[in-house]
Amino acid sequence: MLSVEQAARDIETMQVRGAGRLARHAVRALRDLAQAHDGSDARLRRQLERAAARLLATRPTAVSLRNGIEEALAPLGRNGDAPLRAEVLTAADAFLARSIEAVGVISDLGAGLLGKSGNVLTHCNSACSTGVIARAHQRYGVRAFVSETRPRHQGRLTARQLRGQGVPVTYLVDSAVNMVMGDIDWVVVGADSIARNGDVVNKVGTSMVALSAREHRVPFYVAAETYKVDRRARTGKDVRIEERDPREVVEARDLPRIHVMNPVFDMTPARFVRRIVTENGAARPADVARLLGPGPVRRRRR
Ligand code: RUB
Repeated sequence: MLSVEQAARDIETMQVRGAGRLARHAVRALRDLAQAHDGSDARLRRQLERAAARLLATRPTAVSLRNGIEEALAPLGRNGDAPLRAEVLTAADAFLARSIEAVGVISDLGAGLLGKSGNVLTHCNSACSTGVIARAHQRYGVRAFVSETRPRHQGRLTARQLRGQGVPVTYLVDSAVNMVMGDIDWVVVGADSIARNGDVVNKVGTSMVALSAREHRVPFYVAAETYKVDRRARTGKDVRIEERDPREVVEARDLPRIHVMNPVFDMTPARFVRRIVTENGAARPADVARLLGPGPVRRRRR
């Protein structure tokens, strides 16, 4: 059983990271809490609300966390007659299943739409974009260029995962991206949050990759599940960017009396993005909200 506190710590310390994985981890903890409950609905409601607040406080940028939790806890706002516990278990299982399935659908769809042979570049470690690249490799054969992704080196995970799936990989430091961009055929990255206007918030450095791609006229794609869309964010500026411990960048003793910044995401304007590929199809960034179903219905439960 995964406790809420354990899940929150796993996410805070980035033992579990990546927008999709961390959403599923939080939802699994809520599911396990409901599963173990044998008291009243009112007591379960209070426990779930407290748990949701704890989980939401772990990482502020990835809207997948909020959307996953809201989907799993949607029964709290409904007037259903079924016991709350059963409804939460059903909602949580549905989110877990659909979010895993979405990665496979995006990988297939993305490989069909974006994939062609040649060189593809990605930044950070995203299940959706590595899925697209691996599938494109199976179909057409590609070489992947993977940027290091300072300061946490998520690029190493991506390089190993792609290599493990047979993709030839070239690994490079973030600052070499512009140098190789002239040889790249397409770029694909994931997303932590997508605003309604199609601005994309992803790992810091993504916007520089997008700028470089634009300068070289290389198509820049985003692969992300629909639950990465933040309905409350009109533009990317409405998304809060997480700042982490500066010691992830450099130890204070190595740079005494120097202010060190560590913003871990940045915003790529919609106009830099060719298409966003979701499990419901691909869209121009400005049309991404059209791929969403109706929003969660918020009615109070009796
Ligand atoms: C991870 C990151 C990923 C997105 C999408 O950042 O920016 O590109 O989360 O990943 P961090 P996925 O390592 O700080 O969590 O497609 O797997 O959801």
